[in-house]
Amino acid sequence: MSERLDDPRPDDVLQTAARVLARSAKLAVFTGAGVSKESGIPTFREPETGLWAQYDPMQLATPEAYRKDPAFVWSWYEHRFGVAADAEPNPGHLAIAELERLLPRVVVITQNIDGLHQRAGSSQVIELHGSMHSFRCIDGRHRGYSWDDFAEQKEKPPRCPECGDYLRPEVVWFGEGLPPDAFNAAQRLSAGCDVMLIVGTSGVVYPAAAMPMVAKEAGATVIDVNPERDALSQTCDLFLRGPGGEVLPELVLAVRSHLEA
Ligand code: BV8
Repeated sequence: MSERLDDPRPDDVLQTAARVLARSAKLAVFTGAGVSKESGIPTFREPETGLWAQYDPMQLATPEAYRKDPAFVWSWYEHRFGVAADAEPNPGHLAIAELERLLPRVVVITQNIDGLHQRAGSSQVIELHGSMHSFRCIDGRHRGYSWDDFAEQKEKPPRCPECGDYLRPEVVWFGEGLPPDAFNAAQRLSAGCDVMLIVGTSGVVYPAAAMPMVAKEAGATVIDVNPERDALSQTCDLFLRGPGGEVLPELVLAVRSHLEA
């Protein structure tokens, strides 16, 4: 079923979305930085305040930037990790985790590296762009280090305990391929879902942003939650305007009542 409702009464759209979700057999939730905004983690396209406001993440999250000035790029990640370490899952993350308990099959496909979906209780999470909680040496021979493995090192960036090369976060930088297992799983699950719920993404970074189109072309109903229209709005059947931390709990309440009816 793919109802296209253009800016009708918001409550109509929410109830229609809840009905679609309540009937879903395989739900894929596709998220971006916006879902973590209400946890206090700045998004990429809304300029940060303070020290890092003057830097463009697109210029820093690249292998070239790291080769050119590893200490500087490392300090940017240290700043972001510090922000994420103080962050808690917000009602939007918790609502997505609740959907997993309410519906037969729910998987989260995220572009985020903060790990907040897992901390909120989502158990099926595909991290398309890696994780800030894992590190490897620059040429990738030694992987899976955590912060604790090099916390006492004074040098920045820290060095691989095995080979002495610089460490880097196990995230996908611009110009780097996505982890094949994660990318293939995300494509398969997007092609196999009957509903895709998109939350908090501008939908401009590929190939991640292709997932909603994969779902749409496979016949899924696509629902988009965002305070403003985004690059994926053309793909979606239902657009719920608002912050995830407010819309998603309301949506889950409505799904519950559809399930109990
Ligand atoms: C690839 C991890 C090929 C790191 C990220 C030139 C050279 C090289 C590549 C390219 C090029 N030109 C284009 C490309 C492709 C490039 C790309 O797509 N560029 C874009 C800018 C055009 N893609 C790549 O480079 C990818 N790799 O193509 O490699 C290849 C293939 C095989 C082998 C070798 C090479 C890799 C891209 C991954 C980059 N890494 N993150 C890190 O985090 O440090 S990307 C990063 O930015 C995020 O992961 C995410 O994907 C993206 C940010 O997007 P969003 O999450 O959507 O966040 P954004 O701020 O944009 O939007 C927030 C949204 O939330 C807004 O809509 C806002 O309205 C909304 N919002 C705000 N508040 C709320 C809210 N929503 C809900 N609730 C709220 N409260």
